[in-house]
Amino acid sequence: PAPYLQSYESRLANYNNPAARALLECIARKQSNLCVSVDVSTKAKVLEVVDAVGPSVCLIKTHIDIVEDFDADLLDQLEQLSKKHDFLIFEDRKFADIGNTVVLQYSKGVHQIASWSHFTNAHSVPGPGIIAGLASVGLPLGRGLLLLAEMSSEGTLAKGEYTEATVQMARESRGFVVGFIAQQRLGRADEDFLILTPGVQLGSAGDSLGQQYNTPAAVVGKGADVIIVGRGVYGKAGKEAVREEAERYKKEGWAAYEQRMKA
Ligand code: BMP
Repeated sequence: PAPYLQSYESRLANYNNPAARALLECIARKQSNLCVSVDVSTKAKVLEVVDAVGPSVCLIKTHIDIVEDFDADLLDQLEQLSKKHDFLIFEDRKFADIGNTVVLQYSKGVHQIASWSHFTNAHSVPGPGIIAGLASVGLPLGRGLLLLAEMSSEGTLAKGEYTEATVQMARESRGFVVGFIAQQRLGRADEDFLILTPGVQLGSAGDSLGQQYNTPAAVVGKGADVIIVGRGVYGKAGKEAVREEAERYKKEGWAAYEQRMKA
Protein backbone atom coordinates (compact mmCIF):
# COMPACT_ATOMS: atom_id res chain seq x y z
CA PRO A 1 0.00 0.00 0.00
CA ALA A 2 0.95 3.66 -0.39
CA PRO A 3 3.14 4.94 2.48
CA TYR A 4 0.36 7.03 3.97
CA LEU A 5 -1.84 3.96 4.31
CA GLN A 6 0.77 2.40 6.59
CA SER A 7 1.24 2.96 10.31
CA TYR A 8 2.92 6.05 11.68
CA GLU A 9 5.67 3.83 13.12
CA SER A 10 6.46 2.19 9.81
CA ARG A 11 6.67 5.57 8.10
CA LEU A 12 9.65 6.49 10.31
CA ALA A 13 11.79 4.65 7.78
CA ASN A 14 10.88 7.32 5.19
CA TYR A 15 12.22 10.28 7.18
CA ASN A 16 15.72 11.42 8.11
CA ASN A 17 14.62 14.79 9.43
CA PRO A 18 14.84 14.73 13.26
CA ALA A 19 11.69 16.81 13.81
CA ALA A 20 9.62 14.63 11.48
CA ARG A 21 10.92 11.51 13.17
CA ALA A 22 10.18 12.88 16.63
CA LEU A 23 6.65 13.76 15.55
CA LEU A 24 5.94 10.32 14.10
CA GLU A 25 7.29 8.70 17.27
CA CYS A 26 5.21 10.98 19.48
CA ILE A 27 2.05 10.30 17.45
CA ALA A 28 2.57 6.55 17.80
CA ARG A 29 3.48 6.72 21.49
CA LYS A 30 0.49 8.85 22.48
CA GLN A 31 -1.90 7.48 19.89
CA SER A 32 -2.68 11.06 18.99
CA ASN A 33 -2.67 12.78 15.62
CA LEU A 34 -4.13 15.94 17.15
CA CYS A 35 -2.45 19.33 16.95
CA VAL A 36 -4.14 22.08 18.93
CA SER A 37 -3.71 25.59 17.60
CA VAL A 38 -3.41 27.87 20.64
CA ASP A 39 -4.53 31.18 19.16
CA VAL A 40 -4.95 33.14 22.37
CA SER A 41 -3.32 36.44 23.15
CA THR A 42 -2.01 36.38 26.70
CA LYS A 43 0.78 34.35 28.21
CA ALA A 44 -1.42 33.04 31.02
CA LYS A 45 -4.08 31.87 28.59
CA VAL A 46 -1.54 30.19 26.29
CA LEU A 47 -0.08 28.26 29.23
CA GLU A 48 -3.52 27.36 30.60
CA VAL A 49 -4.69 25.95 27.25
CA VAL A 50 -1.41 24.12 26.61
CA ASP A 51 -1.45 22.54 30.06
CA ALA A 52 -5.07 21.46 29.55
CA VAL A 53 -4.63 19.93 26.09
CA GLY A 54 -1.02 18.75 26.47
CA PRO A 55 -1.85 15.14 27.41
CA SER A 56 -4.05 14.78 24.31
CA VAL A 57 -1.81 16.20 21.58
CA CYS A 58 1.27 15.31 19.56
CA LEU A 59 1.82 18.91 18.54
CA ILE A 60 1.03 22.42 19.78
CA LYS A 61 0.72 25.12 17.12
CA THR A 62 1.45 28.71 18.11
CA HIS A 63 1.06 32.18 16.63
CA ILE A 64 3.66 33.63 18.94
CA ASP A 65 3.26 37.17 17.55
CA ILE A 66 -0.29 37.51 18.93
CA VAL A 67 0.81 37.18 22.57
CA GLU A 68 0.60 40.66 24.11
CA ASP A 69 2.86 39.96 27.08
CA PHE A 70 5.33 37.70 25.27
CA ASP A 71 8.66 37.19 27.02
CA ALA A 72 11.42 34.59 27.22
CA ASP A 73 9.75 33.04 30.26
CA LEU A 74 6.81 32.01 28.09
CA LEU A 75 9.21 30.01 25.93
CA ASP A 76 10.79 28.41 29.02
CA GLN A 77 7.37 27.43 30.34
CA LEU A 78 6.25 26.14 26.95
CA GLU A 79 9.34 23.97 26.79
CA GLN A 80 8.67 22.64 30.31
CA LEU A 81 5.10 21.79 29.34
CA SER A 82 6.31 20.07 26.17
CA LYS A 83 8.48 17.80 28.34
CA LYS A 84 5.80 17.28 31.00
CA HIS A 85 3.12 16.30 28.48
CA ASP A 86 5.29 14.97 25.62
CA PHE A 87 4.48 17.06 22.55
CA LEU A 88 6.32 19.01 19.85
CA ILE A 89 5.92 22.67 18.91
CA PHE A 90 5.02 24.24 15.57
CA GLU A 91 5.20 28.02 15.15
CA ASP A 92 2.74 28.87 12.38
CA ARG A 93 4.85 31.77 11.08
CA LYS A 94 3.94 31.46 7.39
CA PHE A 95 7.19 32.95 6.12
CA ALA A 96 6.74 34.53 2.70
CA ASP A 97 9.83 36.60 1.85
CA ILE A 98 13.15 36.28 0.02
CA GLY A 99 15.74 33.91 1.45
CA ASN A 100 17.91 36.58 3.04
CA THR A 101 15.00 38.14 4.91
CA VAL A 102 13.54 34.88 6.20
CA VAL A 103 16.96 33.89 7.58
CA LEU A 104 16.73 36.97 9.79
CA GLN A 105 13.05 36.52 10.63
CA TYR A 106 13.55 32.87 11.58
CA SER A 107 16.67 33.30 13.69
CA LYS A 108 16.52 36.82 15.11
CA GLY A 109 14.10 39.43 16.39
CA VAL A 110 12.07 39.19 19.57
CA HIS A 111 10.85 35.64 18.99
CA GLN A 112 13.93 33.73 17.76
CA ILE A 113 11.61 31.09 16.37
CA ALA A 114 14.27 28.64 15.25
CA SER A 115 15.59 28.30 18.79
CA TRP A 116 12.42 26.73 20.21
CA SER A 117 10.03 25.62 17.45
CA HIS A 118 10.48 22.12 16.03
CA PHE A 119 8.46 23.02 12.94
CA THR A 120 7.59 26.16 11.10
CA ASN A 121 5.92 26.80 7.75
CA ALA A 122 6.36 28.91 4.65
CA HIS A 123 4.47 29.99 1.59
CA SER A 124 6.04 28.84 -1.66
CA VAL A 125 5.19 32.09 -3.47
CA PRO A 126 8.76 33.55 -3.35
CA GLY A 127 10.28 30.42 -4.97
CA PRO A 128 12.93 27.99 -3.67
CA GLY A 129 15.16 30.69 -2.12
CA ILE A 130 12.80 30.81 0.84
CA ILE A 131 13.48 27.14 1.55
CA ALA A 132 17.23 27.54 1.14
CA GLY A 133 17.22 30.48 3.56
CA LEU A 134 15.13 28.75 6.21
CA ALA A 135 17.13 25.52 5.82
CA SER A 136 20.40 27.36 6.46
CA VAL A 137 19.07 28.21 9.92
CA GLY A 138 16.79 25.26 10.68
CA LEU A 139 18.64 22.21 9.40
CA PRO A 140 21.64 22.53 11.75
CA LEU A 141 19.13 22.72 14.62
CA GLY A 142 17.23 19.64 13.45
CA ARG A 143 14.09 21.61 12.55
CA GLY A 144 11.51 20.75 9.91
CA LEU A 145 9.61 22.89 7.41
CA LEU A 146 6.06 22.55 6.10
CA LEU A 147 5.07 24.28 2.88
CA LEU A 148 1.62 25.79 2.54
CA ALA A 149 0.42 23.92 -0.54
CA GLU A 150 -3.27 24.61 0.04
CA MET A 151 -5.32 26.67 2.46
CA SER A 152 -8.61 26.04 4.19
CA SER A 153 -10.02 29.48 3.47
CA GLU A 154 -12.64 30.35 0.89
CA GLY A 155 -11.24 31.78 -2.35
CA THR A 156 -7.66 30.65 -1.70
CA LEU A 157 -5.28 31.03 -4.63
CA ALA A 158 -3.24 28.05 -3.40
CA LYS A 159 -4.70 25.41 -5.71
CA GLY A 160 -4.07 23.63 -9.00
CA GLU A 161 -0.75 24.55 -10.58
CA TYR A 162 0.36 26.49 -7.51
CA THR A 163 -0.16 23.44 -5.33
CA GLU A 164 1.64 21.21 -7.85
CA ALA A 165 4.60 23.57 -8.09
CA THR A 166 4.77 23.67 -4.29
CA VAL A 167 4.97 19.86 -4.16
CA GLN A 168 7.78 19.99 -6.71
CA MET A 169 9.67 22.53 -4.55
CA ALA A 170 9.31 20.20 -1.58
CA ARG A 171 10.71 17.26 -3.57
CA GLU A 172 13.87 19.25 -4.20
CA SER A 173 14.48 19.90 -0.48
CA ARG A 174 13.39 16.67 1.17
CA GLY A 175 15.85 16.82 4.05
CA PHE A 176 14.26 19.96 5.45
CA VAL A 177 10.77 20.08 3.91
CA VAL A 178 8.92 17.27 5.63
CA GLY A 179 5.45 17.91 4.31
CA PHE A 180 2.60 20.29 3.70
CA ILE A 181 -0.18 22.29 5.18
CA ALA A 182 -2.91 21.01 2.89
CA GLN A 183 -6.47 19.79 2.70
CA GLN A 184 -5.68 16.40 1.17
CA ARG A 185 -2.92 13.90 0.43
CA LEU A 186 -0.36 15.38 -1.99
CA GLY A 187 2.48 13.86 -3.97
CA ARG A 188 2.70 10.58 -5.85
CA ALA A 189 1.42 7.40 -4.27
CA ASP A 190 4.97 6.18 -3.64
CA GLU A 191 6.06 9.41 -1.90
CA ASP A 192 5.68 10.10 1.78
CA PHE A 193 5.04 13.67 2.91
CA LEU A 194 3.46 14.63 6.22
CA ILE A 195 0.08 16.27 5.65
CA LEU A 196 -1.11 18.61 8.39
CA THR A 197 -4.65 19.84 7.89
CA PRO A 198 -6.22 22.93 9.49
CA GLY A 199 -9.86 23.94 9.14
CA VAL A 200 -11.11 21.11 11.35
CA GLN A 201 -14.08 21.35 13.65
CA LEU A 202 -17.02 19.21 14.67
CA GLY A 203 -20.38 20.88 14.35
CA SER A 204 -19.44 24.04 12.43
CA ALA A 205 -19.12 24.67 8.70
CA GLY A 206 -17.00 27.80 8.98
CA ASP A 207 -16.71 31.32 10.39
CA SER A 208 -17.70 34.76 9.10
CA LEU A 209 -14.22 35.48 7.68
CA GLY A 210 -13.86 32.67 5.16
CA GLN A 211 -12.63 29.80 7.31
CA GLN A 212 -14.09 26.47 6.13
CA TYR A 213 -14.32 23.42 8.40
CA ASN A 214 -14.32 19.68 7.81
CA THR A 215 -14.58 16.91 10.38
CA PRO A 216 -11.58 14.90 11.61
CA ALA A 217 -12.96 11.81 9.83
CA ALA A 218 -13.31 13.67 6.53
CA VAL A 219 -9.80 15.17 6.51
CA VAL A 220 -8.04 12.02 7.72
CA GLY A 221 -9.96 10.09 5.07
CA LYS A 222 -8.54 12.48 2.45
CA GLY A 223 -5.01 11.94 3.72
CA ALA A 224 -4.35 14.18 6.74
CA ASP A 225 -1.69 12.77 9.07
CA VAL A 226 -2.24 15.46 11.69
CA ILE A 227 -5.48 17.35 12.30
CA ILE A 228 -5.13 20.96 13.45
CA VAL A 229 -7.94 22.26 15.65
CA GLY A 230 -8.09 25.77 17.08
CA ARG A 231 -11.36 27.29 18.25
CA GLY A 232 -13.04 23.89 18.31
CA VAL A 233 -10.87 23.11 21.35
CA TYR A 234 -9.61 26.31 23.00
CA GLY A 235 -12.96 28.02 22.38
CA LYS A 236 -14.65 26.01 25.13
CA ALA A 237 -15.20 27.83 28.44
CA GLY A 238 -13.02 26.61 31.28
CA LYS A 239 -9.90 24.48 31.51
CA GLU A 240 -11.81 21.25 32.15
CA ALA A 241 -14.05 21.73 29.11
CA VAL A 242 -10.99 22.49 26.95
CA ARG A 243 -9.29 19.33 28.23
CA GLU A 244 -12.38 17.23 27.46
CA GLU A 245 -12.74 18.67 23.99
CA ALA A 246 -9.10 17.91 23.19
CA GLU A 247 -9.67 14.30 24.24
CA ARG A 248 -12.72 14.14 22.00
CA TYR A 249 -10.80 15.35 18.94
CA LYS A 250 -7.90 13.04 19.82
CA LYS A 251 -10.25 10.03 19.83
CA GLU A 252 -11.96 11.11 16.60
CA GLY A 253 -8.64 11.66 14.83
CA TRP A 254 -7.23 8.33 15.95
CA ALA A 255 -10.37 6.40 15.04
CA ALA A 256 -10.26 7.95 11.57
CA TYR A 257 -6.61 6.89 11.19
CA GLU A 258 -7.44 3.32 12.21
CA GLN A 259 -10.27 3.37 9.70
CA ARG A 260 -7.91 4.57 6.95
CA MET A 261 -5.47 1.75 7.73
CA LYS A 262 -8.24 -0.78 7.14
CA ALA A 263 -9.08 0.64 3.71
P1 BMP B 1 -9.47 27.47 13.86
O1 BMP B 1 -9.54 25.94 14.04
O2 BMP B 1 -9.81 28.21 15.10
O3 BMP B 1 -10.24 27.95 12.66
O4 BMP B 1 -7.94 27.83 13.63
C1 BMP B 1 -7.23 27.35 12.51
C2 BMP B 1 -5.74 27.65 12.66
O5 BMP B 1 -5.05 27.12 11.54
C3 BMP B 1 -5.41 29.14 12.71
O6 BMP B 1 -4.31 29.31 13.58
C4 BMP B 1 -5.00 29.47 11.28
O7 BMP B 1 -4.02 30.49 11.26
C5 BMP B 1 -4.41 28.16 10.80
N1 BMP B 1 -4.58 27.87 9.35
C6 BMP B 1 -5.83 27.73 8.77
O8 BMP B 1 -6.86 27.88 9.43
N2 BMP B 1 -5.92 27.42 7.43
C7 BMP B 1 -4.84 27.24 6.64
O9 BMP B 1 -4.98 26.91 5.47
C8 BMP B 1 -3.56 27.37 7.22
C9 BMP B 1 -3.45 27.67 8.58
O10 BMP B 1 -2.25 27.78 9.13
